[in-house]
Amino acid sequence: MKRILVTGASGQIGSELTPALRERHGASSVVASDIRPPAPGTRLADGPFEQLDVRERARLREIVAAQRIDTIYHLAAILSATGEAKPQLAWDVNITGLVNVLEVARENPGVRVFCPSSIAVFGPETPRTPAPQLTVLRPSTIYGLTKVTGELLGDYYVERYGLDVRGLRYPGIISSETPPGGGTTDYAVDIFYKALQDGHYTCFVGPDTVLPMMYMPDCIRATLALMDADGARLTRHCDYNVAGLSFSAAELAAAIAAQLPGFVCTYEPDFRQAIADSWPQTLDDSAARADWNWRPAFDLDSMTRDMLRRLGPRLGR
Ligand code: NAD
Ligand code: AKB
Repeated sequence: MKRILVTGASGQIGSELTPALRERHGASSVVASDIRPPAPGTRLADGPFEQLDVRERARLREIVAAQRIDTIYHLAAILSATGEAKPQLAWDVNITGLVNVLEVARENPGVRVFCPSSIAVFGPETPRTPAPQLTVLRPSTIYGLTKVTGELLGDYYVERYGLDVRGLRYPGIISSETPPGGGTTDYAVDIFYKALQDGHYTCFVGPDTVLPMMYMPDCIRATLALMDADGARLTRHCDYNVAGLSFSAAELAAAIAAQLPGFVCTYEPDFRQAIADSWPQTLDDSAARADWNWRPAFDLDSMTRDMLRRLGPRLGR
């Protein structure tokens, strides 16, 4: 029987990955954890929860032993926009936290680790359409630096200690359950809330900004598929490119307006424009397609319809 620990479970991805894992393995087999308690009434309350700061290795070690954990989904992190406001915190949480997870896994033979990377590993010198799997990684954000380091650290633990560590370079994730936690791609989620609540959104990147994005059901499917994949077939460990959909901010606004007539989006780019401009527009995910049959299911139209269908009733529309 699997015994799973999810760090950063209260966040945008953890709040949906944890219930998906509980559906597969049983609620009591999946221990959610975060530095902050779960919001009351959320689906995280359906199973065990431990308060955990991933920078505290002793506490992590204690939970892994007491709960007999065999797989860690390590989602706790500081994202790009918050990282630029608090670079030292981003380094500490993203690097100290990951080293602690890898070290505790090393101390407990057989413990597997999933650690997401990001399109933030790319920088202005990376080809943008598409970003290749193997390419220049010179990011301009502290968050990107921590993600490049995380990929390399994970690969090092695979080669040096024989650990099973796997990871994906997630694009910007779009979802309706929990708002995103301080990234550059947050506009692609915020826009849905504001469209439904106010009929108007002021976007913090310009209309022509194109970034790789992915709808949450595809994100969950990709994560589980990589962890289910036969290790012998994997040609990468911690850095698979995975593409979902790519669109400009104006195309997203138009797709929403097609469903919500009268919706208006205006543009006031801030410091996050420079971050977005340093990231690619599309991704070459042929390694993920070949190694574990990755195929996204959602395009701009189906994602937009599903987001509005889920969020509308919750926001009184
Ligand atoms: P999020 O910000 O929504 O959630 C992160 C969670 O980590 C939060 O609940 C926060 O409370 C928790 N946390 C922060 N510091 C902590 C600490 N010291 N100890 C324990 N928990 C702590 O982020 P997310 O979007 O759910 O991202 C999950 C992972 O996926 C991260 O590694 C992130 O870099 C990666 N990722 C996310 C996206 C995206 O668009 N959401 C894209 C690429 C990669
Ligand atoms: C962010 O914008 O920081 C995240 C990411 C792409 O890693 N959503």
